[in-house]
Amino acid sequence: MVVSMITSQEEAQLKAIFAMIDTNRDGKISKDEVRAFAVMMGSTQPIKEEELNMVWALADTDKDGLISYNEVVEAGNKYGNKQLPQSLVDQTIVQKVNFVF
Ligand SMILES: [Ca+2]
Ligand SMILES: [Ca+2]
Repeated sequence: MVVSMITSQEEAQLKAIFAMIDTNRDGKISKDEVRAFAVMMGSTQPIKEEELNMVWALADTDKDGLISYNEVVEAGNKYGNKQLPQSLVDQTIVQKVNFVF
């Protein structure tokens, strides 16, 4: 499956980032969790609703309003970024996450 396109190391990183964002541990990322994560990472600019909607339109393939881990991986493969896709969360957050690792 698409999951095999990323290496185990990248998968471990992605899972770690996913777990950081998924604060209620239901295995899916909500828009509120992304917003809270941005604040946690010190983002000074709030994420715009339109940006979140755009990301959700790209990644939320089953349209349940939440992004699952598999949807993150699929979006990453689809848009050619093997790491956390930049389109999935605000770019500044991704940069900070990359800095953390
Ligand atoms: Ca969650
Ligand atoms: Ca979904």
